[in-house]
Amino acid sequence: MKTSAKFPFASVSLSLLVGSLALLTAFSTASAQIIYFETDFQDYPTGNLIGNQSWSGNSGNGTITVGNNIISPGNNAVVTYFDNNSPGPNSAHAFSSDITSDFLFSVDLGFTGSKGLSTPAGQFRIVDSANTGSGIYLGIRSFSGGSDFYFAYADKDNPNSYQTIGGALDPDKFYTVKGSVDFGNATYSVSLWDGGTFLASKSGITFREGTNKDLPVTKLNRVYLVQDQRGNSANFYFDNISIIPEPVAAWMLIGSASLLVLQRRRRSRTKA
Ligand SMILES: [Ca+2]
Repeated sequence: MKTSAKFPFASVSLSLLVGSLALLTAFSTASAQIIYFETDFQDYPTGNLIGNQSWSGNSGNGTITVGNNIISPGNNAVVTYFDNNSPGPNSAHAFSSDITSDFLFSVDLGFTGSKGLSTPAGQFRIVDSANTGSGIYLGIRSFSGGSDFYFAYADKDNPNSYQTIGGALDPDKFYTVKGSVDFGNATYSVSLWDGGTFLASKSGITFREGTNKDLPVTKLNRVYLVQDQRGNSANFYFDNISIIPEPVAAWMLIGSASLLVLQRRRRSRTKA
C-alpha cells in the first residue's frame, strides 16, 4: 500500500515538474525571441560603463560611467562626463540581437551644463555594425550661435547636420524618446515626452547614412551612447533603453487604445 501510494504522488510531481520545465523553456525561448536589447542599468555596478557587461568603446579623455543619484536619485543611469580637453567623440556601444524587421524603441535622455564653443551632443544611436555610420541617430544637441539644447536627429539628407524636433529642453531632467521603425523603408518615427506629457513628434525620418553609402543596411544590431564633445561643457545622461519587435508592443498599444476608448465611452455616458 505504501508503495502504491507513493507512485501516484511521484508521477504527479514528475508531470508537474516536466510541465513547469516545458513552460519555463517556452517562456525563455519566447523571451529570447522578443527582446532585442533592454536595460535600465539597475544591476550594473557604478563606475566605468566600458568593460561592464557587453559594453565596449572608447572613453577618450572623458568618461562614460554608470552612476546613481543622476537626475533621478538612486536610480542607476549612464552619464558621459564632459572633458574640455578631449575633442570627442567618446562612445560606448553594446550589441543587440540582429534586427531585420520593424521594431519599437525607447530611451530616456537628459543633460546638464551649458553650451560651449560649438555643437556638443549626447547621442543615442542604433546602427548596423557593418556600417556603423548608418541607422538611427538621435540626441540632445545645441547649435552654433544659440545657448539652448534641443532634441534632434540626423538623417540621410542631413547626415552631419542635426535637425531639431520641438522646443528648447530643460537641464537636469530625463526626457523619454519613443520610436517606431519601418525597417524595410529604412525610416522611423519618434515622439518626445516629458514624463506623461507629449511634447513633439516627427515621422518619416530616413536612416542616416555613413561613409559606406553603397552598403545597404541589412540589419541594425549595435546600440551607441555618444558624447560628441567639441569644446562644450555639458554632461549627457542615458537610461531605460528598450528595443523590442513591433508586434508585441503594437499589441500592447492596441490594448491601451481600447482601454482609452472604453474610458472615453464611460466618461461620455457619465456626462450624458
Ligand atoms: Ca536606471
